[in-house]
Amino acid sequence: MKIDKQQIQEFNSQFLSEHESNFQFLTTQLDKRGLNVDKVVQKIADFQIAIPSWALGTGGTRFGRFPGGGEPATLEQKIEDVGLLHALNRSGGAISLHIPWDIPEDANAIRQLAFENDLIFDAVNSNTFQDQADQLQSYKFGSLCHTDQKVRQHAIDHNKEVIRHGVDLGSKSLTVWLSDGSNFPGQQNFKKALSRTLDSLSEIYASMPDDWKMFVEYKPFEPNFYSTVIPDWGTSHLLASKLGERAFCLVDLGHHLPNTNIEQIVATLMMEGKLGGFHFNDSKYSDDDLTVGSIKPYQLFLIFNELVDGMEDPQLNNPIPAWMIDASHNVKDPLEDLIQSIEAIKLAYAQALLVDRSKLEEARDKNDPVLTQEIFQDAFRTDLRPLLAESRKRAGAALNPIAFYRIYKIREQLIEERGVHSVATGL
Ligand SMILES: [Mn+2]
Repeated sequence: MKIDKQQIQEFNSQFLSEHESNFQFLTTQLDKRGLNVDKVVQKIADFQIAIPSWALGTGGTRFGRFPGGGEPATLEQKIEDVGLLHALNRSGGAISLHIPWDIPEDANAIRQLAFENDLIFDAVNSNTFQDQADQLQSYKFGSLCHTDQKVRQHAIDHNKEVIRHGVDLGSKSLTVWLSDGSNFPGQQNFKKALSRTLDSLSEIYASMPDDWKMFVEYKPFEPNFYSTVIPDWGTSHLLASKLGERAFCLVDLGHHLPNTNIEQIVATLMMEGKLGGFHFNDSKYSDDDLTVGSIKPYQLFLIFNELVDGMEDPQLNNPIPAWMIDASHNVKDPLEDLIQSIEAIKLAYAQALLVDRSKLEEARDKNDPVLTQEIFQDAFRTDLRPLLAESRKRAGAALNPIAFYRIYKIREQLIEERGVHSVATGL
């Protein structure tokens, strides 16, 4: 199914007068602060977030999974779902694939389908955390870090194959997340495991085309519960630095121990020009993969404050990170959940754009923590939702994507078309 522009116009017309008055009220307030509202609206519209193919079905836990209906069963249907999302909010213009779950049979046809849905292919993701049905070498005790050279080579070759699929689709980056680690003290030689991982990554790095980037993701625990080979940003940075200038760290919000100061990590990595990838989600305890902004919206704002600071600082040359949502939807409709996540991301971004950086620096230089808090919380507590709606309106998207989704019964239509599938999803 497709959402046509006419439907969106019709829908928007019902909400237009209410939106116009909200937007006008906010514009008057922001003008007084000397903010260029048009510029901010444009920046919000330009901010595109990749959707991973595994976030379109219902997720689950090791205890169970409760799938909804009409979930995509094929790569074509996954692209169609991201296309629907993008038509609704014009903010998810890229899809991130996972190999081997999304191997295209005909790369040209898949490229064409993505083009028709106004999508590009973001980073491709390799999978060395589970054994495939016909796999001769097992990842039970690791992949790129494994003690057995044959297993390492198998994992290296898999990553090279992922790069080849990515090249066929026009992708420009590889994300490597390793589950490698150990469950018990003494099980693994930390130094040897890290050193073997570096050697394996070097071979993969060398096989990337010249215009490709590698993102090295870190995570402190799970599925291993004693140690992980790449547990933190420092180890990721060490590897990325040794690999070369096209290797970067990837920050996944859920991959930190509770209360970690993620905004400080972001600032440090951007200072070093090494923040390449960013995965959004939210959590209460660890890698909970909840809807972005559902638990800690103020932390998200603080992180965006550093992201905006890093992107706007002329002294830094960090590339614009590859943005992606990495979440799992266990009790919500995946598409509705993604709409909410995108809204939360853009809201935090807009709030961070509101911060007067010269006033903030002045207050910092004067060691005035009261004023710095006032500046932050003033931005955080200003309701900027009309700016987001305005950016959607200008981009031809729905003023209220969730309302459109429900009023036009998108999920019901997908169930009608696809039936009640029960597809396995990842992470
Ligand atoms: Mn991730």
